[in-house]
Amino acid sequence: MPKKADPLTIDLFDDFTEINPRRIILAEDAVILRGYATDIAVDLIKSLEAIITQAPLRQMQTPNGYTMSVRTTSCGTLGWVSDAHGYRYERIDPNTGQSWPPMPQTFLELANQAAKEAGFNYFIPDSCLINSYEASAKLSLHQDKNERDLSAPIVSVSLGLPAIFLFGGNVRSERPQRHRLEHGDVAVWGGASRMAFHGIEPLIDGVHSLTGKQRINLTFRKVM
Ligand code: MD3
Ligand code: FE
Repeated sequence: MPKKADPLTIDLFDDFTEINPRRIILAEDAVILRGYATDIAVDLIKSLEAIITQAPLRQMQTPNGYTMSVRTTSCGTLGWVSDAHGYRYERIDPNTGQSWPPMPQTFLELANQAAKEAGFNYFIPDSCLINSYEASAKLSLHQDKNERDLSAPIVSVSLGLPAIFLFGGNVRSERPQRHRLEHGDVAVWGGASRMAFHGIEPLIDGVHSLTGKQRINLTFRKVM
C-alpha cells in the first residue's frame, strides 16, 4: 500500500505514488513524466527567445480557412506549416524565406533522454514544433499523422501556464481522458498510442513567472 503524504514523517524514500505520481501511464506506450524538464526550463526558455526572434510565432491558417488560436513556429531541419494547401513540414520558413533556426543541443538531449525514460531508445528528432497559448487558445482533438516516420515517438514539453490536455483513444468517438499538464511536465507517446486523438482545452488566463501570460509547448518529432 502506498503511504499517505504525512508532512511529519516525510523522507526521501517514501512512496507517494498514489498521491503524486511522477509517471502517469495514459495508455500503452503513452506516459507523462511529471516535472522531468523543470530543472532545465530556464535554459529552454532562454533558447526559445532566440529562436522566436529568428522565426517569429504566427497564427497559421487551417486548410478549412480558419485561423488557429495557437501561435506556432519551429526549429530543426523541418518546420510544421499549415495553410490553404494543407498541413505539412517544410525546410524553409514561409514567413522569412530562411531555414528554421537549428535545434539547440539541450532540446535534442532532453527529447532523447525523455524518450529513453519512456522506453523509446535512439529517438533523434529532426523537428521541434513550438506552440504558444494565451488565454482561451486551444487545440481541437486531432491526430499527428503528417510525419513520414510513424515508428518514432513524439515528445512534448510543457512550459509556463498549466493546461488541460485531452487524451482520446485511436478513434475519435472514444471519450478522452483529461489531464493537467504543468510547467516542466514531459509527455511521450509512440507505438500503440502514436495515432491517439489528443487536444488542449481553452487556456485559463493567468501569469507565470517565466513565460508571462503564455503556455508554451514543444513537440519533438522525427518527421523523415
Ligand atoms: C498525444 N500539441 O502540436 S502535446 C500538436 O500541448 C499538439 O501543444 C499539444 O498536439 C500541445 O500537435 C499537445 C501534449 C500531448 C501529451 C500526451 C499525448 C499529446 C499527446 C499522449 C498521446 C497523444
Ligand atoms: Fe498534436
